[in-house]
Amino acid sequence: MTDAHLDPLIALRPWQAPELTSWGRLPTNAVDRRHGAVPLDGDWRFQLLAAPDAPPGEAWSSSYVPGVWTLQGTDDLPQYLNVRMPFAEFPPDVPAANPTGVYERVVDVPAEWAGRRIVLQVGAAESVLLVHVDGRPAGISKDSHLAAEFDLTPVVRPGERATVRLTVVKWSDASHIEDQDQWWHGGITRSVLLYATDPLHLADVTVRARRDGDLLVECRVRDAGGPLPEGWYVSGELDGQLLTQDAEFDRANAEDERVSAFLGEARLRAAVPEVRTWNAETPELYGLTVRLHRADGTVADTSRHRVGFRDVEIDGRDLLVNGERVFIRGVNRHDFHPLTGRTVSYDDMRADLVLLKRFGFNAIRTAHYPNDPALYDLADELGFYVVDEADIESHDHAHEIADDPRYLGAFVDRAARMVLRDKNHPSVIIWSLGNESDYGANHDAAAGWVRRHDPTRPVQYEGAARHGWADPDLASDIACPMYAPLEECLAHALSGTQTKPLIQCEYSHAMGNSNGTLADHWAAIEATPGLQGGFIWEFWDHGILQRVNDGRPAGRGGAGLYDNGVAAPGHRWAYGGDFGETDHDGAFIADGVVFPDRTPKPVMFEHREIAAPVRIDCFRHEGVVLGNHQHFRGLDWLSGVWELSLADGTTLTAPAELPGLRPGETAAVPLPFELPAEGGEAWLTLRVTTAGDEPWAPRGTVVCLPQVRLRAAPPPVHTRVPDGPVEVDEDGLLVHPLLTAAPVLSLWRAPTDNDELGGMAARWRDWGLAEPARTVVSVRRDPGRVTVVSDYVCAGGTVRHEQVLTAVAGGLLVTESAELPEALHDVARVGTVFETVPGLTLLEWFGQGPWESYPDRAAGAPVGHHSLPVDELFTPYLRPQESGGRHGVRRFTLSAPDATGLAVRLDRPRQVSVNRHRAAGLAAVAHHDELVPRAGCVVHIDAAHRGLGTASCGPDTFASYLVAAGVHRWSWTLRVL
Ligand code: IPT
Repeated sequence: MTDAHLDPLIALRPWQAPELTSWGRLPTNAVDRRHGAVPLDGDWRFQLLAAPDAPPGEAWSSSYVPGVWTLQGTDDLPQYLNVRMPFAEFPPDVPAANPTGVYERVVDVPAEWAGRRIVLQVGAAESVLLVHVDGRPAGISKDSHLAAEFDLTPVVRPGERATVRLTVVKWSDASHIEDQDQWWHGGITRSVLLYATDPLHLADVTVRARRDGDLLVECRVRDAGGPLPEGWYVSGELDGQLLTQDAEFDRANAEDERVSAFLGEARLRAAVPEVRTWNAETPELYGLTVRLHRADGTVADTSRHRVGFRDVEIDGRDLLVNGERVFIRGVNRHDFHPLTGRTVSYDDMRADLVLLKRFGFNAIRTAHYPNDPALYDLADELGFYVVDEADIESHDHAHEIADDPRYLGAFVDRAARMVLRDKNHPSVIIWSLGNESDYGANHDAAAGWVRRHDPTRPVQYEGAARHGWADPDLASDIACPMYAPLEECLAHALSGTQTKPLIQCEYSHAMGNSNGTLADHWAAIEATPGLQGGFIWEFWDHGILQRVNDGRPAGRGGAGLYDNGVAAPGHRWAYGGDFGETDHDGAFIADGVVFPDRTPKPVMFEHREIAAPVRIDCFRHEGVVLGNHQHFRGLDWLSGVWELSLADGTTLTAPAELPGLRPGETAAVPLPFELPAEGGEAWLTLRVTTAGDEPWAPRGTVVCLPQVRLRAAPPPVHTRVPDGPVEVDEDGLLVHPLLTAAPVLSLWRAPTDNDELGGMAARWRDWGLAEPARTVVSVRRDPGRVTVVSDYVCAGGTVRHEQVLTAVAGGLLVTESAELPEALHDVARVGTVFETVPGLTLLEWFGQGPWESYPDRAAGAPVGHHSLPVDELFTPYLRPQESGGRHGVRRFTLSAPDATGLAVRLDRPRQVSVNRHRAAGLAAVAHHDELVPRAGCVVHIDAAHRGLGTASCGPDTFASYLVAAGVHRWSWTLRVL
C-alpha cells in the first residue's frame, strides 16, 4: 500500500501541470493488441477520495470497469454544462475538492509470459490516470479518450500475482481542454487489458493503400531488450497475396545508418490488380497480416489490419474521394449510453452505425474527441467517411489556452496520438484539431505535426476556418463553419473567391422538435458547386435514465427500463439540472436525431428521403424520370414497388423495374398504372427497399420513398345550403355531442426548444398569446347557421375571429377567419383547437405521414392514407413541447374501437395535430413523467403553423415559413361517424 504523501506520482501533482502529458506511457501505435490479451474488465475494488492527495482509507466498495463512478452509486453525480467550466479556477488550476477514484485489483500474470514484454492498456480514463503496481509508480497519462499503455515488465513477475492500482483524478489542467458539450463524469470509460509481446515486437504499422491498387506498408520494429538480432525480417500478406519487401529502402537505411538497431524499419509493397476500391457506398476491405519473423522464420509478432484502397484529395474547392466530389451527409457523434455514460459496447456502436446507414447518413464527425476504437472498425466495414477529432476543447478559456505554451505539448500530443492510433482506417478522411478552442499557435503546432506525419489527409479546424473561409494560411484545409446561415454559404460559393471545400462541421441543431429547413439546405447544397454538405448536430439526446423517487441514475441496472424513446414508469430521461446541480445548461444536452435509447426522431425520416439514392426527378406525360443520386453504386442493390394513392381511398400497387443506371444517370420509366379518371388527387410513390441483405439492413428494408403528384385535387365543393340545426351556448361556443371543448381560435403552441432559445417564446409570452381573453362581439343565429364574431384580446393586440357554423348534409361546415394585427407578425399558429369525448383512439388520415411533419420539415413524409393509434402520434421530446403534428392533412377520422367517432375534411392541406395534451399542459412541465394525459383528444387544425427552424443554436426558419399578420381563412367540415 502506498502512502499517498510519499508517493512521487502524487507529489508531482500532475493534475495541475499542463506540461506533463504523460510519464512512463508507451508511444501510441496502430497495432491492435486486443486479440490474445487478458481482459481486466469487471468489478474492481474502489474508493472515492475527496481529493487526489487524500490518503486512501480501508473502506473499499466496488466499481465496474469500464464505467464512470458518477453513474455507479457514489455521491459524485453527473453534471451537465456546455461551455462554462464546472469550477471557477483558471487554467491550469482546479478546485481542492477533486473527486478521485482509486481502483484496485489483483492480476494473475500468466506464467507462460516469462521472458516476454508485458503491457497494461487502459482504454480511457478521465481526466488523469496514475498507475501503481504493488505500490510502485508505473505511469501517468492524460487525454480522456485515448488508450494509455505502460510497460510493466520491470514491475511484474510471470506466474505471480500483482496488485494494479489505477487512480483517476477527475479535475485537472486537462479538464480545461476537455470542456466539451456533454455530461461531466469521472472514471475508467474503456476496457483495461494486459498483453504480452516478444521483447522484439512490431511497434507500429502504417498502411497506405491508394485507389490505383498501390499498397505501401511501413513497419517499425522496436527492440526492448538489446540490439536487433541478425536475420530477423518482416513479411506481409494481403488476402493471400504476398507483399514484397522494399529492398531499395533497406539499402538506403543501411547505407546512411538511418535506422539504428533500436528501431528497425521495413517497407512492404504490393500492386493489387483490378483493386476493389473503398468508399462509403461499397466499403471493400482487404485483410492484411504483417508478421515479424525471427532468423529461423518463426513468427515473433503479428499485426492484422483491414485495408481499404482509396484516395482523398482536395481539388480546388472540391473534396474528392477516389476522384469523386462526394456529398457529406454527416452527423456529430459522441460516445454515449443512457446507463453507462461514456462506455459503449461494440454492439451499441454497431447499432448506431446501422441506424445511420438506414437513414441515409454517410459521414461522422467524432465530436469532440477520438471515439471508441471499435467505431472506426465499424465505419470501415459499414461505410462512413469519418472526420476524426482530437480531444481538445477549451471552450470556456479558449482564448487564453490557444497560445499558452504550457498547453503546447498537450495540443500536439492529443492530435498526434489520434493520428497514430487511427491512421490506417480508410474511413478516416479528415483530421480535426478539436472544437471550440479559439485559434492559436498551439493549433498550428498540432497541424504541423499532423500534416508532416500524414500528408494523405486534409486537416480541418473550425476555429481556424472562422478567421477566413478562403485563407490558405490557416490550419484548416476545409471551410468548416458551424451553424452558418445558408445564404452566407451560398454567397461564399457564388463569390468567386472560394478556395476550399465548404462542409459545415455542425449545422441543423437537433434539439427537441427541430431541424426545420433541412431539405432547403440540401436542395441548395446539391445545386451549388462548392457546397458539399455538413454534419448535423448531433446523433444523441444524452438523457441519462434516472429513478424519479430518489433522483439516482439507474446505471447498469436500468437495462430494459425504456422503450420507443420513453422511460418506464418511475423513471425519466435526466438532463441538465436533474441531479441537483445548481449550475447547468438544462435540456441543451438533448439535441440529437435519436432519443437516449436510439429510437429515431422524426427528422431521421426526413433525412432518409433527402439522402435518397434513387429519386423521381420529374414527371412527364409518358412516365417519370428516375435518377441515380449515388456517387459510386448502381441501382442493382435496390428493388421497388409503385404505389398509387388516390384521394378517394384507393391504393394501387405494382412491382417496379428499376433501370440499370450508373451514378448521375437518369432514365424515363413508363407509368405502371393507367391513372383512373375518377378518384381525385393522385400521388405516385416508389417504395424502395434493399433487394438483398446489406451488412446494415436485411432484405426488404425501406431505403426511401420518393413521390410525385400525378393529379391535383379538384377545388372543394361545399354545400352551403343550411340543412338542420346548429347549437351554440350563450358564449357562441358550439355544442356538439362528440366535443367536450368547442372549437376556438388558437395562436400558440407549447414552445419548442427553438422557440424558447430563439426568443420567440418570450415574445409570445409578452404578447399573452397562450391565453388571450375571448370576448364575444356578436352571435347571429340564422336557420341552420350561426355566425360568431369574437375578439381574442392579449397584450400584443386583438385578433378578430369569425366562425360560421353551418349545418350541411350529414355534418357541420365550420368556416373561419382570423385577422392578426401587424404587431402580431410572427406567432406560432393560427387555427382551431377543440377537445373530443374520451374513447377515440385511432387516427386515420389522408395527408403526409405516417411520422410527424411540420411545414419546414415535410420532405420525408409522403402523402398517402395513414393510420396510427392516438397515443403513438405524440413524439416524446425530452422536454415536453409542441409535437406530433402532421403536415398536409386533407381529411381525417378519429374513431373508437367500435368505429364510432368523427370525421373532418379540410378545405386544403393543413397542419393537424391530435394528442392527449393541451399546449398549456405541455408547456407547464419539464419531463414526461409529470404529464397527465387527458381522456379525450386535443385536436388542432391550423390555417398556418410556424416552421421549426433551428434557432436553439443556429439559424431560425426561413421567412416563408413564418405565420404572417393579416387575415387567415380556413374551413373544415365535421361529421359524426
Ligand atoms: C457548438 C458545439 O461545438 C457543440 O459541442 C454543441 O455545444 C453545439 O454547439 C450546440 O449543441 S458550440 C455553440 C456555442 C455554437
